[in-house]
Amino acid sequence: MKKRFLAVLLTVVMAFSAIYGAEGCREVFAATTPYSTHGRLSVKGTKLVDKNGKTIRLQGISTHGLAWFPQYVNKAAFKTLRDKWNVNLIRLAMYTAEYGGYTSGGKANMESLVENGVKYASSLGMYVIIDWHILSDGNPLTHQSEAVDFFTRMAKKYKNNGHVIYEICNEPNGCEWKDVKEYANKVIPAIRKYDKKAVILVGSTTWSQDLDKVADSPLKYKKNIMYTCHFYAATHKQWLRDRVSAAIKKGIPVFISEFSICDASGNGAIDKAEADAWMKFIKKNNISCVAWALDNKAETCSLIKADCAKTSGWKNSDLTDTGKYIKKAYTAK
Ligand code: IDC
Repeated sequence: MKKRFLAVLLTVVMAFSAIYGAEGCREVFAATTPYSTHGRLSVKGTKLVDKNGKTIRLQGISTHGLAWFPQYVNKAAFKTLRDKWNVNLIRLAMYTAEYGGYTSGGKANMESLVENGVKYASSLGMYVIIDWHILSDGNPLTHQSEAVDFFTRMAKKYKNNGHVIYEICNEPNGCEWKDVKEYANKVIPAIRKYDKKAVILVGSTTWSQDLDKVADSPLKYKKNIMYTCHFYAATHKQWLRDRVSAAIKKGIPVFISEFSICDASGNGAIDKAEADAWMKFIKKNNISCVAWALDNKAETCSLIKADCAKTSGWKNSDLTDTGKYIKKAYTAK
């Protein structure tokens, strides 16, 4: 009897793997993806919480600019990060003004890479940030109408997809907090028209460091809104951690949607002591964070070595010092 039961069980399992493939089979039965455990996220007080109201800290990796490194938007890459790096979040950095970006001729290509990225991350039960990556176009108002149109369509498309998080302006610079507010006051309702629940991340002036200005004058929108802080450990130190702490004390929910451990140019030496201080701070305060960036460009912040052409399945020897540091920090108990 027991033998017969085992035989039937084996047949069922084999049938599933034949239909879905070994990987698909795992996903069909997946009891343990980040999303199956935590479900739709929301903001409670200053914390990000899961479907059970329990505080959750996301550990993410950002793509480099989608136009420069599209090859890393693939399911096997995301799966490697999920299974070997303990990553539960992918950030899709969709530059606007730079090379091949959304507002510089790359609209269709950008949208299709975002669509694929969201599809791969969702199918692996990972969270995914759609990042409107303003940078040289420092004032978000510059491309406000394009952003409103883009996010309206994204929200319509993904309103039932609880994996998706919207980041509406990567790093405002050369403008005032009132400009960012004016922009957010247009883009947030455009998203909320369709998607009532998704978490929305809002940047601040000086490359998303001015949490003090945010704390003095937050947006009127409160539901599932978080404010981003970006740090590069060799440039942004205790003073920025203090600013984050002060903002949290004033009730501001903070999300570190981009960081690295070198200087703000993305290059220069790693500051290990400051990086350690940040990781300790992040863990202690349960702040979600996203490391920049998944690519093999010859610069310090790249996670993959310049001579490694693999786009998934990296061994430790394929990783830069930054890559090794991030992987270790994310997998540390
Ligand atoms: C950098 C990339 C670099 C690219 C440059 C484009 O690492 O390869 O040539 O952008 O201008 C940020 C930005 C992020 C930057 C990164 C490092 O959000 O786009 O990426 N950085 O300079 N803020 C602080 C640092």
